[in-house]
Amino acid sequence: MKEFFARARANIALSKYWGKVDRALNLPAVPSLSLTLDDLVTETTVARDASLPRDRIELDGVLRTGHEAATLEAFLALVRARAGVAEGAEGTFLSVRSLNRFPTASGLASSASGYAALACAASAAYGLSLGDEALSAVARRGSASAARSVFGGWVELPAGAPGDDSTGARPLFGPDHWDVAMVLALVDRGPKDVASRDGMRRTAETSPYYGAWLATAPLLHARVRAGVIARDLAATGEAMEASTMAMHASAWAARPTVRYARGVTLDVLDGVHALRREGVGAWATMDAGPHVKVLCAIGDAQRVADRLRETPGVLESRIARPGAGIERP
Ligand code: 2P0
Repeated sequence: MKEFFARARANIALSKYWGKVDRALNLPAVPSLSLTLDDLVTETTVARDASLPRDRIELDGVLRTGHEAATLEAFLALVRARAGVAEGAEGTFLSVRSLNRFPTASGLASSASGYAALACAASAAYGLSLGDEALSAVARRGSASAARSVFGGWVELPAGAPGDDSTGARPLFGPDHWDVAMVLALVDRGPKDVASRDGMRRTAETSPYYGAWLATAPLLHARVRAGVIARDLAATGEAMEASTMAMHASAWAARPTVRYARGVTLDVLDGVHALRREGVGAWATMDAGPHVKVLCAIGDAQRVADRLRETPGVLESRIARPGAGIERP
């Protein structure tokens, strides 16, 4: 059996994606801009296996079943359809082994790097030869943030137009454009979070502030974009924090509330604000979980990491740097 391998890295959005304009095609309602990180890597190996009656999917050494397997199988069926592989033909199904080489306690979302690597390895196994932008559009169907992990460095995913399945991310600048640090403060997870897909759906359906988010997000995206182009850390950081807070405020106002921050999350934000008062250029962002990621200059990263680690409830802090895009078979 021929094996196909792909390696992808996680990304953190500076301007946030939250909400869909087309749920069936998984198209984002707002544009986002992200930084791919060097530190958080998913490695995926797949092979077409004629002996399998269905896909066999092993993530981090555990065979996946039930709802989780069904979601991944639906994604693989999409890749097969794109490649013109008939369901039931010999060698239809894939054996998938995927490993997250993330820090032990991280609990950081791995769907971005996971779906990017799976889209890449699976499309190669089915003989689909896709350029990066087409691969990004396929990865988007798995997870919109995965579209961005196809590229290294600074990456933009535009808002989608309903019915347009071709939307993918595009590279704005490679990792060498601007050597900043993203310091990850990993906190205790507590009870399981609301999946981001469910959280954004509930926000769209029930939050009185979702309309305000849709109106604001493109403006904050433009500010983040201008800051990144100019390599202006304060402008980028301020716009990133504003995008983060607007996204989370719209989610908090959902009914029932969609709240990812925990007490320790807010304590870390206080620590970041205190650093700024001390003259350190550090700005925070948060995603669909309780962790905090802090954008700062490389020269300040160790001080920021040490400060974050002092906050009770922070399990570890790590310094990540701009990383490369997908590595193909
Ligand atoms: C982002 N997040 O831009 C935003 C900010 C979380 C908060 O993309 O439904 O896993 O699979 O497209 O990509 C997480 O959402 O959601 C995410 P789906 P995804 O990074």
